[in-house]
Amino acid sequence: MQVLFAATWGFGQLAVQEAWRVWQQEPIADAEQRLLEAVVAGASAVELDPTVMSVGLGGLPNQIGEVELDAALMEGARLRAGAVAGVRRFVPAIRIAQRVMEQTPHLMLIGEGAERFALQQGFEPRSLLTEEALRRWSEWYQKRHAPEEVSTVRAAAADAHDTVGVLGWHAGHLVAACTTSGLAWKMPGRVGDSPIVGAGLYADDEAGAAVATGLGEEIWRFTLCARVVEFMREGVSAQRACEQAVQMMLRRLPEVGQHQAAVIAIRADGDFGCAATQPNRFEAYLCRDGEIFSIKPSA
Ligand code: SD4
Repeated sequence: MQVLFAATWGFGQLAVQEAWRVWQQEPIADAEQRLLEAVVAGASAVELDPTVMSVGLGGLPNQIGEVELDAALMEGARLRAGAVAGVRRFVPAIRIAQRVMEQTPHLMLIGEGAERFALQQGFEPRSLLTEEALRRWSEWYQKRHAPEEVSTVRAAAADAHDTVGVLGWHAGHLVAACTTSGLAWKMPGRVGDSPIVGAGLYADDEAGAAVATGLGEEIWRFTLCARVVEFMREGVSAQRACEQAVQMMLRRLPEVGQHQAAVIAIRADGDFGCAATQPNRFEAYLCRDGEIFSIKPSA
């Protein structure tokens, strides 16, 4: 196998297709940079699709009707990473995260600082709220009783999320990207696991890479992706590493099973795995040297 891409959920198909297209076309001699560009392109394609209502443009907004994007990127050779959180006017957020990684000494920029940086980098501000997202928000807004209650936000998580996580592997090198509009109707300023290194994503060429999706508070609490990568470092398969991490979450806090927490992983040798607290409600897409297929975790 030459190159492997993996991505979360049904729209992961678009992500791996685009990653593969860019991998083939990108006229970059440096294979590490080429892999990075392919993974970022895959994540960006989902962000720019307005019909995907949980990532990027068209994502469902927070309680006050603002779309807030979180995104992060990590590469496993030198453990470089870049992240943004609470981006309201720019898309694709994953490309801003890439610039944070490449152009700044920092790892994460948030809110206004992230937006100022995006402007400086030549990104064009725009509204991220589509008519359909606004319509759904208005409907929710009319019906809400106690929006500030944690339970309300959590209930929304059951039907209004899905992050695109994209992994790329080539010749032992790994890249992970994660981007989301987070939980629908979240409190303004809420940040989930997706842009947090160790929680929503991790990549280390010495062990493997992982990216997570689901209820961010639970994923973050358990630093899910760092945990999966550390299991792979001990030598277990990617599948076993994902299962062990999810089982550990469920053992420690059984109520986590009421929510989705899913993870996909690629070990440094290209071995793939995935697991979820609600396996029947999760799928991922793989692209192995151009051959694309979907995968469901075993229950
Ligand atoms: C978050 N983990 O903001 C994201 C949402 C998600 O599947 O992945 N949903 O909590």
